[in-house]
Amino acid sequence: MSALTDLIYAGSNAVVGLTEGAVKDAIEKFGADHKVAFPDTAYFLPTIYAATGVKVRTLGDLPACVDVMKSLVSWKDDLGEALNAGLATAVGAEIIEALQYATGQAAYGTESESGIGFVPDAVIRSLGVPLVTGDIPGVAVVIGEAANPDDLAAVVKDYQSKGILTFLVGNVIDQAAKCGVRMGLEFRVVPLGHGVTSVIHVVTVAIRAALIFGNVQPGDMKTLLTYTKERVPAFVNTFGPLNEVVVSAGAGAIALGFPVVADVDLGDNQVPGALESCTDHSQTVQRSLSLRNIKIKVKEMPIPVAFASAFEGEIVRRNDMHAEFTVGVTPTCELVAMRELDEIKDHSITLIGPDIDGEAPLSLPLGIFVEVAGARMQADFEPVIERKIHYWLNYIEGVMHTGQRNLLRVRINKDSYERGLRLKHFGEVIYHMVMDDFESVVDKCQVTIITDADKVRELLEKEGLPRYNARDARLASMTDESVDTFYTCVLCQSFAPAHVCVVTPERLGLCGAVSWLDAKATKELEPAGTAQPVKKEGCLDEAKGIYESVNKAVEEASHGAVSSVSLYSLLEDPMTSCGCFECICGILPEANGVIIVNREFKGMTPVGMTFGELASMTGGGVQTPGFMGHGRHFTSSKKFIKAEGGIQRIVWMPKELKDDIATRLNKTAKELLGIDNFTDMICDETIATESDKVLEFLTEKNHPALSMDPIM
Ligand code: SF4
Ligand code: NI
Ligand code: CU1
Repeated sequence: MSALTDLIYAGSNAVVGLTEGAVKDAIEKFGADHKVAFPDTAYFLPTIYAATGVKVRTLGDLPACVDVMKSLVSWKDDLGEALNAGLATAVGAEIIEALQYATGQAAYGTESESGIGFVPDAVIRSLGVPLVTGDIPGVAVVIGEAANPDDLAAVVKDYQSKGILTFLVGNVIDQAAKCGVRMGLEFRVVPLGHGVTSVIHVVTVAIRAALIFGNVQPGDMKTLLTYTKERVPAFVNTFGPLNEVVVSAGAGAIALGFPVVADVDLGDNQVPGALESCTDHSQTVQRSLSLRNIKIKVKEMPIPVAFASAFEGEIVRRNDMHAEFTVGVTPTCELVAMRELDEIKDHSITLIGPDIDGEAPLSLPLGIFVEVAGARMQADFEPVIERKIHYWLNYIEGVMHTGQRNLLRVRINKDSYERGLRLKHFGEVIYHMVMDDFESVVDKCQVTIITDADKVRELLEKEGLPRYNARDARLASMTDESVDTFYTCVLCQSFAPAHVCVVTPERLGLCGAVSWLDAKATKELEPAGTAQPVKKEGCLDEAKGIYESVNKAVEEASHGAVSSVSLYSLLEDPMTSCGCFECICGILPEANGVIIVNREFKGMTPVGMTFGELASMTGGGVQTPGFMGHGRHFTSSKKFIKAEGGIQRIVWMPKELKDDIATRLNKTAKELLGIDNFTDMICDETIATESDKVLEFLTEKNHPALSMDPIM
């Protein structure tokens, strides 16, 4: 044991020395008042903040942190204590990296070259849903330099094909790039940086997850370490010889609960379950996954290219394109329709019209017609399945799918075409995924792919448009009053253990991914799963949306953490947030209204906080009156903060969000308030972000919020 502890202490002491020197130099050069911050975060230097509660803002705050580091590395011949020394290394790495940002030396930026460095809060929030659904089943940290780059690339590609989010640190970045690994967040292979200290950028992701989703209080080290160990499915693979700094960083990882698999023989120094050797690279992935108990659902697709969620964000550029199907150029239609069992033939895949053989670039019409039948199938599930086609086709390597219904744009790249990808493979993918994901409601599925323009038009007119219209009418008529059942969703409890969403027809889940119909389908697909029905009973307050049955369900589902929820209020027992919300709503008292900010917006808002700062005010399943996370589409709902007066309280939102929801929001405003073009009255960042200027604009527009009762 002592060889290992010796190494850890040697590494930690080296890092302490480096950090102390770097802090001293920086203060001498820039002064103690010089600002220190990572970009786009509300959590200061997250490791220090989470571990001690200290909010580092200037260089002058750092010497005290160095002292804390030193106290963590007082030598004891005990592995537990040595792990603390590993945490000191993490703190040191964080300070060294932060100094690089503070002094303008951070060499981060262009992704595949130098690494991305610090990961913004908004990215972590956006990872919430894929992590809880298992779409991203785990997080790998690959560090070092491989003796054989091909082995490394095989490991990283294997993770990629399994949907694992992989962070690269060190020369493995260049090695993977040379071997053709496609990198970037959209490919789930993220180069962090070349220096060992850049490993802190994945450590702070885990730590901020605890703060964002887990309601872990800054300074509560013990709860923090329990959270990362139990809820962040991360592990580390080292390539190449280990030096003392890597070993002490590894000890930090182990303290956070992340097992380390090294590709050198550690002999007696192995710690089962925490630090293991795996010298055979063909076993690295399996060993790592089993250490974290990560189970991968294998999807063997009968297609000639890869099929993995890691390819979801892949973009096919014009020059790489073999074939394109684009609305506006050619007719398109995508449709799932319910049939009787005897009307269709299971696993029948038909192509009507030419395939994509020929000279690039081809431009063709596209009809994707999926007919399903099953004893428990319902018409309400048609759009739920249909929306999935977008994801499934995107998972095919070399295929890009955007849009829906009769507004599709699909591209297939040359490489995948040359490897044999043809349109019947779309059918195979859809067939297998329908049977897999919807097995409890679909017994038979047949797919018809159409590239004949007349036939696509016929499909659209005869089957598509009538169904799209009927679904829209159904959605429009679906109000919270028109149904007798709501749903609780607890999917996010794997990260936010006390959080419960209540999903109603007029209020979708705050992630934006779960509508009332989705919840209903989930219940049907997995009766004991994450979505459970709540009978709408015992109305206590109609305007605020308070129901006895909902309170009871939330109390049970939150394990007693929350016992009263107002579905339509921002100020009185608002619904809790996990952390992955698309938008955050907060009060602008000067304007007697609220502002809404979406996750993508990076700028400042009139309340003097960024999205990230506003977002950090709530989360972790805690009720925070005055702050509410919600889905984009809830903004145009008649139930949006109805208790406080509804949508007429909205005084500011980023332009992109405003444009995105304008049609719906204006419709709601017309119906509720009789106001035309309500969005013209709402301020945005292109008009003003300072509250007095916002107020000026609102006054000029005679915004209704100004004449309402005081909001608080
Ligand atoms: Fe998470 Fe709520 Fe979305 Fe369910 S509806 S996935 S609990 S955010
Ligand atoms: Ni098949
Ligand atoms: Cu969530």
